[in-house]
Amino acid sequence: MTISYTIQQYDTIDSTNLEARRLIQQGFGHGTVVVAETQTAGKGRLGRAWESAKGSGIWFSVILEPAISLQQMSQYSFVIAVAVAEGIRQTTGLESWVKWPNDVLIRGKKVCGILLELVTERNQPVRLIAGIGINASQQMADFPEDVQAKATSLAMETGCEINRQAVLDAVLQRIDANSTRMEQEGFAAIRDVWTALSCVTGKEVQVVRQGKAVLCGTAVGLAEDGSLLVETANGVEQIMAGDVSLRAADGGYAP
Ligand code: BT5
Repeated sequence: MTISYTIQQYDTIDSTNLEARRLIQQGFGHGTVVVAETQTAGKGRLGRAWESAKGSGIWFSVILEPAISLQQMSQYSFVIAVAVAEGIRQTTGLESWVKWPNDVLIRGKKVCGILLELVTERNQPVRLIAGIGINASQQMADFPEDVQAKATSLAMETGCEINRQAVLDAVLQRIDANSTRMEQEGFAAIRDVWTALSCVTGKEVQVVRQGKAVLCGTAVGLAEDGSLLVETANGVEQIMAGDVSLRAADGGYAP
């Protein structure tokens, strides 16, 4: 069913994901979109911070109540990642790629991070908060030093000014289209698109957990539960959590 979006626009907020959670408490639901010019406490995964400088990115969260089972919720990060990659391609013409579990990269650098959170309350439908941060108009020097080596923005990649509203609209439209696909055709359809847009499929990867390399091998696909399948000397391993680095030309692993 088509999502009818309601936009809540903020100048400054701690985190659009936190605000989405507060809005759910106030009765806001499916299709509510929280957009902010800047976040003072933008959140990454595992307690990490997300750099969200004023006016330079597309920082937003979408509240969704997908008509799928709780088990299928974990597959939803792929619905979102694919939608972001497609929206960026449509509006900028840039080749953007998805990287497990839920990054979007351009030329190997992170242009978007995604943070999915579930809200489960008694007698309420399961709600999903999809937090999406897309770097739009930053130049390299605008990123903190520790992020510079691994980040990029749409402006850095195109050399042009970015129409943030157009990118936001395209991503929301693709979330709508891919949600419908997930509900009607199941995860297999999304998995096919994700695999085609994935920069890790068929590549040598290193899986890192809590800063430690735990496994090396060739990424061969996605399992039904969304875990990454990595072929190693000991057979195919299923990776449920962690970060993935791609093997670089110098034999090391890119961030
Ligand atoms: C993510 O975490 O990639 C999820 C980021 C989600 C951000 C959005 S913005 C809107 C919504 N509201 C929120 O509060 N959050 C969501 P993770 O995989 O843990 O990556 C975080 C790591 O990426 C940090 O530790 C940095 O190394 C790096 N990083 C931080 N800011 C960045 C940026 N703007 N661009 C690229 N990399 C960044």
